[in-house]
Amino acid sequence: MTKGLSKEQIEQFGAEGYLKLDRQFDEKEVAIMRAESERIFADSSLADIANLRAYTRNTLSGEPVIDRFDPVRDLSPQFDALSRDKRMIAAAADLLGEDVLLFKDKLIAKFPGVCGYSLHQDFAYWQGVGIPAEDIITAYISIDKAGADNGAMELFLGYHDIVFNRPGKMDDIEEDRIDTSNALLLETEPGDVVFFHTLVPHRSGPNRSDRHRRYLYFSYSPARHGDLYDRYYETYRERRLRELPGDLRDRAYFR
Ligand SMILES: O=C(O)CCC(=O)C(=O)O
Repeated sequence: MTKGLSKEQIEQFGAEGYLKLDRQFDEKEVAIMRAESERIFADSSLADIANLRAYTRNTLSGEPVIDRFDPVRDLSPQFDALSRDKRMIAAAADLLGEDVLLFKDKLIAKFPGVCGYSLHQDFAYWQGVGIPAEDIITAYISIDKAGADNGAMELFLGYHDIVFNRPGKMDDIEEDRIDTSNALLLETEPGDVVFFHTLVPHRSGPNRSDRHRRYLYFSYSPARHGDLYDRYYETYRERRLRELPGDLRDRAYFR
């Protein structure tokens, strides 16, 4: 059983919009996450650009590679169990101050040579579900050691009371709108967990190392809003389908 977060940890999250919890999962548990990730990425019926849950990202030399599954929990009983693991659920509930349900999940591999993510707030992508930004919290489990060389997450603190996107638009944040000289690079060890508020601006660099940089993400929302998971993924799949080029759209599937 989790001991629950301390008052100081909850206050730190309130003030800064993030909280890092070291070594929540041990080496044996992380090895299972690695094996599950490898199994999913090696399955050609899943890792297909026509599969609406498989995302491509360019390598530094401009080659698209499948680098993300969104959602992923239903592909793996182990990931499904992690989404409901007390260490995740109880901490998310402590930080939101109420019972939570899973809102979203994804696995980002960032293989060696793959590019990162530009500056954004997650709320821009989730505003359509119609709940306030402060009601969604995201956590990621660091499956690999992450640092500057392999594209660790960078957070920008002090902005989690500001919505940067235009209403209804999935805008990234123009870099001159915040002080980008003040990035918090989140160096993590395998098994560490980072929680962050949905309005914390973040980005990540490319993986210039020869090591993987896998993060397993779970987002949670208050149980009082009901189960938003299916509602979110229904609109998400519609959007993914619209975004696909015509030839791919004709053979798109969700598996
Ligand atoms: O995993 C990463 O490098 C960043 C991903 C990210 O920012 C996101 O999915 O919102």
